[in-house]
Amino acid sequence: MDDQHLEEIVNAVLKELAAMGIAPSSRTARSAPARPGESPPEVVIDLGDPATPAARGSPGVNHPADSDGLTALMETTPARIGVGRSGPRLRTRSLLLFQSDLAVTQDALMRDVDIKLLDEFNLFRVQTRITGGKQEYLLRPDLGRQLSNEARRVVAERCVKAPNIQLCVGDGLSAAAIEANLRKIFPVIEAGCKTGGLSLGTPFFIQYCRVGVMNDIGDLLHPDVLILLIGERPGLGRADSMSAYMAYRPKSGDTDAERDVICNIYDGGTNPLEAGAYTLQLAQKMIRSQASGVKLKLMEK
Ligand code: B12
Repeated sequence: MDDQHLEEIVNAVLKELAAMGIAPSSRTARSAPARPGESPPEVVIDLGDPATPAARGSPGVNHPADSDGLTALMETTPARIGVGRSGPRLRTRSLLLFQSDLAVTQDALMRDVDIKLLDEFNLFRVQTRITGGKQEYLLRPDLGRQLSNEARRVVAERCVKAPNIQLCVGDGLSAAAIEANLRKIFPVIEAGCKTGGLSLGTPFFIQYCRVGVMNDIGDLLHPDVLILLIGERPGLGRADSMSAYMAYRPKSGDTDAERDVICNIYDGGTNPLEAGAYTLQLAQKMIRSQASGVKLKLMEK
């Protein structure tokens, strides 16, 4: 396609937009194509930030039959409804919002938890059997369920044995989740142990962590209850949700049937302060009943 043809198409689109009352600003108007030797014309997409709360909530449907109804419906859910379309395609705004939300998710998944945060709580760091970084972590969940030999040695050396409560923190699938919630939940669990007369083991952090690593920790430290705070799989644009997986006297061979989970811990879901209190309450129940998971549920019946 030659430049002249391209220019004709652009002008036709601009004319159509003007007829629809959507006047492109002078910043978006396309200047003549660059001649050889000239620098190319600046192309500016004059579109507001689609990720602001106001932009997220504003309907993208042109001329909706029930504008108030559509806005009210959109307020009931973070799902991407009422986004409109441009012909058969997504509007640029929707596409950019999707890409920016996906970036939040990938960022939370691929980066490491801030070391300063771990230092604040004196959490020493060990690793699972993953040696090839996040890519291997994603491809080999089996290796994320086992502590490395070095980790076993360090944990056995540094941690108090057979406490009532052993608290561990794992990156899991979201560094952002740990960063968003640890400062709130950690002190509540610590204080709850004190007031409940429960001994708290030596807490530590596990990099490249999967839930199943709880068995290895159980074999090494023999706690009554193990609490593993771990980053949940992030949703699109929602990366700060953490879970507390718990088990009574975990050991090799245990499955998720022996575990419980308190999920969706974040401001806006299960509040991290309340989650801390509830975690301790459940731990006490596990100790009283000497059970967790399905066995504990069946005892409640
Ligand atoms: C991924 C996922 C699954 C996957 C796990 C696949 C895998 N091997 O990774 C599948 C589809 C198999 C699954 C199944 C179930 N899940 Co599920 N799952 C999730 C999800 C979306 C993310 C979990 C996560 O990020 N884990 C962290 C990563 C790092 O852990 P991981 O080591 O990679 O994977 C382990 C955990 O995901 C664990 N797990 C997953 N679900 C559950 C549920 C329970 C009760 C337990 C103890 C463990 C557990 O299983 C994996 C292997 O050990 C959460 C949603 C959320 N908001 O957390 C729901 C969630 C945890 N699951 C839930 C439920 C109810 C179940 C089932 C009991 C459903 C059913 N009736 O069959 C089963 C139980 C499965 C089991 N493992 O025994 C609920 C738990 C509610 C609660 N508070 O008890 C959640 C919160 C979803 C929800 N909002 O209802 N799940």
